[in-house]
Amino acid sequence: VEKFKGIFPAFYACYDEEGNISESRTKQFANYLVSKGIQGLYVGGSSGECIYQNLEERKLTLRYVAEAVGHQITLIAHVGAPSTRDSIELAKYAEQLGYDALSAIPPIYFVLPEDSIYHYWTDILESTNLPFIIYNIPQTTGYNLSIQLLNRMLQHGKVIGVKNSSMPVMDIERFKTASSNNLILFNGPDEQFVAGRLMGADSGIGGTYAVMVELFLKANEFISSGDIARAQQIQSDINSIIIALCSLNGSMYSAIKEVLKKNNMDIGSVRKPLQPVTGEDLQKIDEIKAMIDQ
Ligand code: NAY
Repeated sequence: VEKFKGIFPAFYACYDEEGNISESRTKQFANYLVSKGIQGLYVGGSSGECIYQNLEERKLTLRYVAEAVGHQITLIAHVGAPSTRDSIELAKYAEQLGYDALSAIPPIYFVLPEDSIYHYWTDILESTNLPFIIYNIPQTTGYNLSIQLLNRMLQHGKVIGVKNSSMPVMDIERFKTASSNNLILFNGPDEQFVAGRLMGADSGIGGTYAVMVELFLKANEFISSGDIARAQQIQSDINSIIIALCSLNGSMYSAIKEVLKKNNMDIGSVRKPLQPVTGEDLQKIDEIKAMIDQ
């Protein structure tokens, strides 16, 4: 359980200049994050642009990250995909590669009944021996995890956690309580990291961590040591940065990748339909980098 506690950046898609998955950039970026002192990585999730990649590409990223970092940190593979068949293929592959846990969003596109979500997650978790972390992200999937389905899932001993990206921090407390405090809760919304931790989240998985990982590591330490005022101050700095990252033309992930480029960490651009940051907005990247470096 201890290995799932801490700061887990959501790993970004690393492309070459042609927009293909880049082995060298993926490995370099994974090593860079490990050197910062993170607890683990969440590979192939929303921030990994999984929704825009085919199965082979997703496997490449899973493999390159595992090859680069080995067992130095905890690796969670996100295997949510449009079909159960593809999710199972990714799950088995992640297990072979030595990943520590699997995670998946509920089925997407068709609005399926809860029973189908139960079977989707169950089929994935029965396909390997790995523990499973439910990914609750209602703002993109349209489904908010209910206590009923959580209880049903908990009957599988393999469900060890929930990554909760819903906005009410109360959900973190409710899920934790429903499991008699046995589940590991991961805070999803980076803007509420401190609040999520105070409501019972043990850890955080976030899409903006990797561009300002020191801030999240520090906030996490301050919470652990009970220095709430300083944790709040860092959260406030983080939120100003997130708002700036989201204020440019182009996607937040493109803005993040431009900042990383300025830090000599070139992981390429984003895949369409995500739009790159262009024109005058590119000049604002320096200001955002300065906010982060402060
Ligand atoms: C993942 O799977 O990549 C994540 O964990 C990303 C979770 C993110 N939520 C969404 C809706 O993308 O980290 C958040 C988000 O990037 C952050 O709060 C900034 O809004």
